[in-house]
Amino acid sequence: MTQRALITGITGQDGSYLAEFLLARGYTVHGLVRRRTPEALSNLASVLEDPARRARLVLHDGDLADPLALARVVERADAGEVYHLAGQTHVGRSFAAPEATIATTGLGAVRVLEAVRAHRDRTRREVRYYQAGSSEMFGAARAPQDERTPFAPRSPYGAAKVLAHHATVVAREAYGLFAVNGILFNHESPRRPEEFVTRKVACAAARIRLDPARRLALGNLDARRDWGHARDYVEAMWRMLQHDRPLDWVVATGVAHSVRELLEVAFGRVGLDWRDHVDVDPALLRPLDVEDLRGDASRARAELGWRPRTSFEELVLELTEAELERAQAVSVGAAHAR
Ligand code: NDP
Ligand code: GDR
Repeated sequence: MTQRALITGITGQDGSYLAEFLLARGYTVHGLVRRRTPEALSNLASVLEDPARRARLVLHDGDLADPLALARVVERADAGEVYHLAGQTHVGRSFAAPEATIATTGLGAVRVLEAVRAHRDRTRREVRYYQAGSSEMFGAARAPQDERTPFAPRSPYGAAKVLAHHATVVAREAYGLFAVNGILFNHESPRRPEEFVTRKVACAAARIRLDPARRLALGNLDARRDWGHARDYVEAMWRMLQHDRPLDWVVATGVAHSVRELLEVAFGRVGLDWRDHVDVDPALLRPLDVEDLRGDASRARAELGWRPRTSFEELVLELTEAELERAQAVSVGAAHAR
């Protein structure tokens, strides 16, 4: 029988890579979407343009704010695996919109969990649930962090994820749901929105290469993150749902770098010294920041057989090269238009 999966947040970075990963394994993939504009669906472009894969992709309209719509989508998808990835994902923005972040990122997960449990009880078929947890839940906890590290969130986003994490554990223990928490450290790709620091730096390096008068404004340059590649991390999500027990899993590279080191590699790739082009803008500093995240993914390595395939340098070079291509294409397009 064909396996069916439902992905909330399918239009996002992880959702689109996960959809491609599952389609390549023969799954029929259902996705929750809230907009169907070409821009909103751009991460899914390669799937939508490929008739063979398009035939196994089913999009459902809905929003995390609407529990009835979520229940309907879970019912219609009738999937054996539900990957809950949707939410407000920007940590900095969560300070300006704490209630909305708790509502979508925290309560949204509770709603999806409840819909999944009701569907499982009605159909008497097992549904495996994945909760997209985050290293941001560790906040102030000392590095390296693993599954036993206590949570100490330092943002409304981190607090919302802690709520979703505990709701997932409760669903597992109270109702016997196969519900797992992935605790993923930062993972990036050319599909990252530009408001996240890796893509922001890669875009700026490429644009400044073509126009050295441009400047890049950043916030905290000392923050250290454990950055991996999104393509590698979605495979870990899938492996968690194939495991024989529902557990919680840290997924990370185990190596942390500062924003300064990110600047070194990206600007180095385009032959520039970042110090000549970067300003620190106090408006971009968060009211509270997480200084040092570095994960210990020993459990995932040993029990899931998962390991990251992309180093920090490879990741930053891939991002920067993708932006150089885009920036060059834009500049050639503008020259033709003149
Ligand atoms: P993105 O920001 O790229 O994608 C978020 C997705 O959620 C988009 O598809 C977005 O839809 C959707 N969404 C947002 N609000 C709603 C809503 N109200 N109703 C329905 N859908 C909504 O995130 P990532 O792919 O980077 O992350 C996936 C998940 O993993 C998130 O939960 C994130 O918090 C978590 N995570 C991510 C990490 C990372 O480093 N990337 C690390 C740890 C956890 P639209 O396209 O319409 O905006
Ligand atoms: P993060 O990623 O907050 O870790 O959340 P982000 O790229 O936003 O910030 C990383 C670090 O860089 C510092 N920083 C800046 N960040 C942004 N966005 N813009 C800037 O101009 C800037 N200057 C410095 C930040 O202060 C921070 O310390 C990501 C998201 O994907 C979450 O959804 C996910 O849960 C976590 O990673 C793990």
